[in-house]
Amino acid sequence: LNKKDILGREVTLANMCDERARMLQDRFNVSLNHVHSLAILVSTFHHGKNPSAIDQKTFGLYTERTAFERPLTSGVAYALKVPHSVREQFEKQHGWTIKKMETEDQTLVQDCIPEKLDPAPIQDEYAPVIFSQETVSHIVSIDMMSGKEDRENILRARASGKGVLTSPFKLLKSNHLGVVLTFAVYNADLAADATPQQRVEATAGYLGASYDVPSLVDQLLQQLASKQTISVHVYDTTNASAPIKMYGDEVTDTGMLHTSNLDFGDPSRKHEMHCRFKQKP
Ligand code: WA2
Repeated sequence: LNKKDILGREVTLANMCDERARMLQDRFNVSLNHVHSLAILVSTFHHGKNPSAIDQKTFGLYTERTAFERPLTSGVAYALKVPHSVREQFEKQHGWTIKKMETEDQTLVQDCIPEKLDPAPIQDEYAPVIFSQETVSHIVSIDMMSGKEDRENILRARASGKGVLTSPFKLLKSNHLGVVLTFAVYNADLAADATPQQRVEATAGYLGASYDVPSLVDQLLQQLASKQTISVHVYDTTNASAPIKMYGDEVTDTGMLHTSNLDFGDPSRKHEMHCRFKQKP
């Protein structure tokens, strides 16, 4: 292969990779905006009205009907901020106990068999899911603060007022790695320059969306019908020395590699798309 052909291949690979990265990023951004507006919907019609205009039936119907607005998501849910002082009253009112995400036998949790889940041990506060899209109904009643990734997201979301992303982890009832996007819901109109402390105090709950990355990226690439030509990998590169693969098969080195940047809107996480030709020339 001469220099000109090599250069041509490099340009082709770069263009294909950038196009795919941009498509993934744009779709993610579309769904992020819609999840944000769902958080405002819950704030307005659940916390802002007495009696509330939202119950599980309404939330389930609305989120199912608007699922097309949230590309790449596998489901959305709403968890309430429950201080320990009102736990008993909360559990009585809902007719179930707040469940813990982690147990001795992790397989029970993964399969999400509600009657096998332990009640959440005593904590200062909890984040039980009260509303869910049908696709993630298995997380209703689970304390989202009892899972490491979900907890970190909740703490960061409510202190910042921004949409925040977890690192990739194995979602409940799924065999795939995924990420969760969280927006805090506040029960007061906060000034844009509110302090983290004021934000935490005004927090009413957490609106979250889960992304089953492998199946959703697969869908996207299928539409581009180029799976024969290039192999695509997506990494969380937040920790540059230990990237986490979120999408793609075993990496086979075919010489040429192009890396496209991915911006999923949370500045504290970094992502990259890596593309290779499947065949050597
Ligand atoms: N949603 C779906 N599957 C999960 C999951 C999750 N979290 N965590 C583990 N598997 C209600 O940020 C609040 C959603 C958490 C939101």
